[in-house]
This record gives sequence, C-alpha cells and structure tokens, in this order.
Amino acid sequence: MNSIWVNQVGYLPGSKKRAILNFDAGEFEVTDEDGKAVLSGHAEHFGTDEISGEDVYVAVFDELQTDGVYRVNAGGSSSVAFRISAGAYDTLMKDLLKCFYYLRCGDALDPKYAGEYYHAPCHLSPAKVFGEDSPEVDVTGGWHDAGDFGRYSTAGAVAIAHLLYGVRFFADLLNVDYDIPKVDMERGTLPDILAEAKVELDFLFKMQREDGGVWHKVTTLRHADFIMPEDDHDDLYLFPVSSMATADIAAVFALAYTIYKDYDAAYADKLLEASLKAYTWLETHPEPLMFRNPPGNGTGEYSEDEDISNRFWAACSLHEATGEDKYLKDACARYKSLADYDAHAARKGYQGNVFTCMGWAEVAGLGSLSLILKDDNNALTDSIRQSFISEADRLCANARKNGFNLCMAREDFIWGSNMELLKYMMILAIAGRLDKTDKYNDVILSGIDYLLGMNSMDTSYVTGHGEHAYKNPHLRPTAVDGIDEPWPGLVSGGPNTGLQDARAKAIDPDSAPMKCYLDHEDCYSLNEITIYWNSPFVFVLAYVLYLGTGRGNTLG
Ligand code: G3I
Ligand code: 9MR
Ligand code: ZN
Repeated sequence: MNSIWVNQVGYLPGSKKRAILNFDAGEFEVTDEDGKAVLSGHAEHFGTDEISGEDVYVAVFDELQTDGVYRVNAGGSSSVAFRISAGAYDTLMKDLLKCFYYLRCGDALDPKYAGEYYHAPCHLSPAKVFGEDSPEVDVTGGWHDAGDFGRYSTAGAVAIAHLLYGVRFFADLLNVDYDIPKVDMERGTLPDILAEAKVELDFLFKMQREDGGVWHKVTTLRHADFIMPEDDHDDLYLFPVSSMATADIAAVFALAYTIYKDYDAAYADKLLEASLKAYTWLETHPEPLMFRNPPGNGTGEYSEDEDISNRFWAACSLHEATGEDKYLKDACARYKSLADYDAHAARKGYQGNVFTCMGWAEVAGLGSLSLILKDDNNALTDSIRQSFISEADRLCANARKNGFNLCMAREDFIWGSNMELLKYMMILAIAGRLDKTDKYNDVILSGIDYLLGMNSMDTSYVTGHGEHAYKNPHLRPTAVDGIDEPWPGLVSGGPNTGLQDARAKAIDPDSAPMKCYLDHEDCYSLNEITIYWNSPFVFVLAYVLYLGTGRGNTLG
C-alpha cells in the first residue's frame, strides 16, 4: 500500500519537517485545510533500512512555517491532517502529565478532576509481609505501575526521577497547569507536577522499613483479571527488601529534597532523613540483595543484574543534595566498579554507555544527571559529561542509517522500545545542553515525529493524539470501563521483536522491528502503558518546548 507517514499531531514552525513515503512519487505537495497547495517539492529516495524494512522516500517541507492544518499529498495518496503551530504540543504535555493522576491508587481520585475516568477507591487494605509473621502494613497510595495494579519501588522511583530531573533542568515545567487537585504546603501551593510526584513519594515513604531497607514491591500474588481496581480484593503482599529498591529510594528522595525544600522545609527534611536512612542501610549491607519473584508470585519482577548503578545513583544524588565529599568519594568508587562490571558483563542489558542509562534497571545515567546539575570541576564529572556527548554522537550516527532519522537500531526494539527511544532523546537533550548546541535537536524532534505517527505502522503511540492514535492499551480500567476511548496521553510500550505475549505471536516473526506491533489490549509486550514510559516523554518534551528551538528560546 502507498503510504505517507507524518507526525500526526504536528510540527513546531521552526523545526525540520519530514514526511516519509514508501513509494516513488517524485513530486509531493502540501495542502492546507481548503485543499489549496501551499508548497511542493521532490521526495528524495533514501532506500531500504533495517528497522522499517521499507524502501522509503523523504519529503522535506521545512519552509512551511505558517500556523495551520495541512496534509502531504503525493501520487494520489494523502497523509492524515496535522498542525503547524508553536502550540502544537501544549495539550500533549498536559495529557502526558495527567496520566499519573488517573493512575493514582487508593482514595485520591476525585470525579471533579477524573471525570468519566474516575475509579472508586482501591487497594486500601493493609499488606502482609511476604513470608513473615509480622504485623500488616499500611502502604496505600501512589500510582498503579501500568496495565496491572502492582506498585513497584524501583519503577516508581525512576518515574518520579524523570519528572523531577525534568523540573531541575527545565523549570518551566512548574508552570504547566493540568487540572488536578491543588496541594498547599508551608510556603504556598505546589505546582501541579510536584503535587503529583508527591503522591508517589508519599507512597514510597511507606515502602521503607524501620531499618531503612525498602520493600521491592507491593502486589497481589498474581495479576488480577481484567477488572476495575476497586474490584481487586486479593490480599496485598510486600515482597522482600532489595538493595536496588533501597538505593533508588535513597537517590530519589535526595533529589526530591532539592526541589521540595523551596516549598516546605519540614517535608524536605523528612525526605532527606528517609534518604539518609536508606543510605545507611546500604552501607551496612554492602553485598547486593537482589530480587527474584518467590515461588507462587507472578506479578512484575523488575529484576536487575547488579545493584552498582543504583548505589552510584544514590551517592551522586546525595552528593548533589548535601554537597558532602563523602558521597562524591562513594560515587567515584561505584563508578569504577560499574565500569569494571560493564567491561566484563556477560549479558549487557542495554546498548551504549552505561553512565547514560536512565531506565528502570540501569540507573547510572540518573546519577550522572545529579553530577551534571552539581556542575563540579572534577575528573568524574568531566568523564560523565564526555559520556553524554559521545553517546549522543553514537545516536546521531544511528539516525543516519534509516530514512526516519530515528536514533534507534534493531536491538533497541525490545519490550518498551518507545522508552528506549525516549531515554535516547533524554541523552541527546542533555548533550545539547552541555555542549550549548542545537545540533541534536533534529534527531530529538524526529523521535517525537516517530512516536506521533511518522513510522511504518502509521500509528501515533500516544492515546488521543493523532488521527491514527492507538486505542487499545493493555490497561485494565480501559479494557472494562465501558468507555470507547482510553484517556488521552498514554504512551504505548511500542514495537517489540520479542513478541512476548500470546496474541503478539500471531505477528510474523520476520517482520521488520518497526512492524512488530499490534494495537490490541491483550498485547502486554507491545501495547501496555507504564508510568516510566510517560515520564521520559515529559522530560524530553520539556526540553523541546522550553529550551529547544521551537519557541525561539535559547539553549542554556
Ligand atoms: O536486557 C536484555 C537484552 O540483553 C536483550 O538483548 C534484549 C532482547 O531480548 O532483551 C533485554 O531484556 C529485556 C528486559 O525487559 C530489559 O529491558 C527483556 O527481553 C524483556 O522481556 C524485559 O521486559 C520487561 C518486562 O516487564 C518483562 O520483564 C520490561 O522492560 C518491563 O517494562 C516490564 O514491566 C512490566 C512489569 O513487570 C509489570 N507491570 C507492567 C510492566 C510493563 O509491561
Ligand atoms: O497484565 C499483566 C501485565 O501488566 C504484565 O506486563 C504482564 C507480564 O508480567 O502480565 C500481564 O498479565 C497477564 C499474566 O501475566 C498472564 N495471564 C494474563 C494476564 C493478562 O493478560
Ligand atoms: Zn489501586
């Protein structure tokens, strides 16, 4: 089929604008809402690339900068309609953020803000400590992780981190109002993004044991059926403390301290105290305490290969928060161990440089963000800065290998590939800031184009954004709430060559990576949503809107 793929939401006036064609049309035309041609050009042949498997042609229409709604037309085919406007992504930002509100667990939703997506209070019963005969614990609150109702400490910490580092790097995020309940603190009302992050922080306080260790997760024994959260009455269990969870909490609380101290001294102190308590636990437990699901437990595992990156993040974050040399010394030691581990690791769970990884497992890159914010003049920070620049250059080289200008390679199309991309876009954003250059912006924006429809699935991977936005996320409430459309702003996991669920196995395993996708609610390995797939998009979009070239702002 002849297709023309565009960013279905739209383009910023000053940005590079591409449409990708999978046929040789020669000339193309951009028409406005009245069907009037406003620009024409020649679509250049790129060739066939490994990730899309298509022989593609690239139509560039950069000169078109006038606000409006347009289509790209060629050879008798037309793209969907899209906008060109400085405000093209404003609603997207609000919707990405509001998802965290809809995912709240406990009794924190209000029909006034949740509207038809309101769900009744859920998961309010106290949790048993798995394998122990100890008193039950109140761990209500926080966000559901994803399509399931689990709440996982490491995943939660990383999602908050993307949001809060976003705030640290791009303070304009504090001005995004998106209709959630206001929270008053000692020195005034919290900006919405901080009010939302506080929901998860408050939950994570409860995940910390008296001795400072942090339970890895709280879930039922098995995933619930497709039911509303309030109908899930299975017993909740707290699963064993892990050193990853404890380190991530030490790190994210120290980060949160640096932000919330401007709003409420007592709350900030509480954050720092909990962070230090977790850090002390780590010091008294120098051996990794890894996590594996115990027999009989089938909810998310979030297992990791090592805990060094987590301990590195904790040390960097506490160094940035307190300025104490002790933590810098620890960070240096962890840096060395992780570099060492990395050089010898048999299984490498990520592509590229480990000190730029900002996922739910490999978190050293988050530690790096703390060092970059601290901006010290030392060998460690210099080396970290260099890692971001060289990683950004590797990513740009990737982008040149396909017609979509996409910084991904075949190996990146794993479960949650859209997050692999978003993490890469975060790296490019940081590299751009460090080098005070806008040379990475085009690849960042192409990532946004890809996520919003410029891909060979002709699909926007954000609900409610784009004419062909996916509609059937693997998300329990959406599957059973009787409402036609899911709420807007949910980022899909995206194509995954692993095809790791029963329904996905119907896809031809030889399909090109970009095509290993199906918009079906059964497909948890292709089409689930998670808090940490939305959070990096907030970070990246903040870069684009507040520091990128889109609004004429300067890089700083
Ligand atoms: O690290 C390997 C890499 O070495 C290998 O080349 C590549 C190709 O197979 O796979 C990489 O591992 C992947 C791993 O994620 C690391 O990203 C696995 O294949 C993949 O199966 C694994 O997927 C994770 C999935 O849980 C299954 O464990 C997802 O990242 C993770 O987001 C997802 O998390 C679930 C929670 O458990 C429960 N809640 C929903 C959530 C989202 O689906
Ligand atoms: O809904 C679950 C999803 O959140 C997880 O990512 C996925 C993998 O752990 O598991 C899903 O639950 C399925 C379960 O593992 C097996 N039975 C069917 C469940 C729903 O499709
Ligand atoms: Zn709940």
